[in-house]
Amino acid sequence: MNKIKSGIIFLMLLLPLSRIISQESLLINVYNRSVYSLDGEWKFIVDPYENGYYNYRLEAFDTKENPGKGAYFLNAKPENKSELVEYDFDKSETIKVPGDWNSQYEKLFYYEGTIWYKKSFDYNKSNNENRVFLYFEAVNYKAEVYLNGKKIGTHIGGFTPFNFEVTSLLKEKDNFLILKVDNKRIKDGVPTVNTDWWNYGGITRSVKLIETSQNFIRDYRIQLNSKNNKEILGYIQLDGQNINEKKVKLSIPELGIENEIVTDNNGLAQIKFISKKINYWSPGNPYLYTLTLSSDKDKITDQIGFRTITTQGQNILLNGESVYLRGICIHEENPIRGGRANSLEDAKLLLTWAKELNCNFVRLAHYPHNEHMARLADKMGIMVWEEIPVYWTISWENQETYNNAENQLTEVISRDKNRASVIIWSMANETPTSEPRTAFLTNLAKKARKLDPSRLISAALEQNNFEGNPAIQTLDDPFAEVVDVLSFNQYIGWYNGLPAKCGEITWKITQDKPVLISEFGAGAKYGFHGDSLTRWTEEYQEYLYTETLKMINNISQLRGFTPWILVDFRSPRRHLPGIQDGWNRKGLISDKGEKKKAFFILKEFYDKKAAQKK
Ligand code: GCB
Repeated sequence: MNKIKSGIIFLMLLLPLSRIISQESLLINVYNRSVYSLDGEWKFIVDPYENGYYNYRLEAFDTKENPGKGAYFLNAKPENKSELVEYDFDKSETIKVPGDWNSQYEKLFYYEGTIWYKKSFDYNKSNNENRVFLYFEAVNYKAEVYLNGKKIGTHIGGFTPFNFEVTSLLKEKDNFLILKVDNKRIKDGVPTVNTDWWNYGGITRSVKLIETSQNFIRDYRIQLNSKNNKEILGYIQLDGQNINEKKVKLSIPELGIENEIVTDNNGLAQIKFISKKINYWSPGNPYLYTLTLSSDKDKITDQIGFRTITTQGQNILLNGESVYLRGICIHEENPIRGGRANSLEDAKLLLTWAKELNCNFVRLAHYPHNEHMARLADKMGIMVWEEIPVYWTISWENQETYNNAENQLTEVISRDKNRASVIIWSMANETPTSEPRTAFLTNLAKKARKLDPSRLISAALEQNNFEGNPAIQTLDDPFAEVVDVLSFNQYIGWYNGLPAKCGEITWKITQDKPVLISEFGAGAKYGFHGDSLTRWTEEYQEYLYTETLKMINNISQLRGFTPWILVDFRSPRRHLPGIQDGWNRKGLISDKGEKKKAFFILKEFYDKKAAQKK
């Protein structure tokens, strides 16, 4: 690409996000708010041709003048049915929310397209003055939302929360909420059409109504200053009318803190105070303080741990001390129940397995997982890498694609910025280098630092031959200059030669930064045995782990790694009959929860690492 063109693209990426996917600012900490759950059975209509959305000339029923018309017809009473006589929610089947549709109905296993959802409900506010927000923890991939026949908004991106205020639309009786959910993969989407995971569609996480007072605490960040571990920094943001010069109080009884601060003209109050007796959060001491924030009208509590995470040269420092990340990658799936993981029980299952390996770190691949994961990791003392689905090839030069990625990044940071466990925001996975891609990722990294200056930035990069020599590997990627932690995936012994090849490779990393290996692994079917050179056997996978651990242990900058992957996961790319059958078999645990031999190799390595520290 010539310099002028790439310069224009770069400038484009710096432009204000004028056409960003529109929606309201997020309410955070919904787990501690007053909520009414809309989970349960919903009616649904499968609509592959999107008849409920477009007329026979493929013009959308929704128009600017009449938003919600499409959904109105879907819900029309029999006597009003005009164009769309074929639709009838009342006679339709039901489906569970939260839940992906693929694992609930066999006929929907491979389905990618539109499904209409409907929930009817009554709702009584506890106080007439109160406001109500409709909150979705996640819908994959595109959600068009209609309440009582009126369109209230659209959200794009399958793994992050969003909300709409519905105060004026909500009635005491007979509300009907309709969603058009479309999980068609699209080239300019984030992710794009090509991934190595199942494209589970639907309202995959919980739906809630959140009731607040007129003026309420919408958002806050309360974290240690990463440069001064005695200083607590952050802000509290009010929402509503007359929110300027309001007193807000932050209390942390165990620290003897009872601070009153005053909001500015925008309802924003800055937090900054010193505490000398903080009990720092760490995997060995996952201590969480109970905080209460209160304004004249609102009160909310949270459980927050205080720790610093920084880098110095080639070290990652947790509370100022060098830490080695004993990690594992995880997809958001509960293989035993089938489908997307979304509950606290699912999070317990996955993180307990990680603990059994003696992990102190997990990489939540390749998209933001549900909020239970980070909250439970806080309690269990597991550090977390969170990631957005900027995966493989993305339309780097498309401004809309960038806006979409930035929006997903903003939503996950907004949701999890108070979780002590989260130490790394990852911008991408295995993205081929080019100027537009590096500009795209650099802008994402800038945004992440602006939203959250207290955490580390990384991305799972790819390695290269050093000066053309395949026996020496290096990291030749301009984005390596931007990140705080250098991470890369490598599959020596699986996609690249046999496990013995690990003995022939050395690493020459020129950047003075800590290194994580964000993936390595081999496929193995649980219970399939043979010699260590027979692919798909547990013995091959075990041998690969043994050889890889020897190889990477020689990288002097290595500060941890996250093998691929904790559990076998569904992937439509994995066809091999009798072995894969639609599953990526690189799990250390099978789809039935059985531990493969390599699990114990990694556990032994981690047990030793953990013991060395003491
Ligand atoms: C990778 C990808 C991961 C795949 C894995 C594999 O490099 O990052 O998403 O699932 O390899 O199994 O090939």
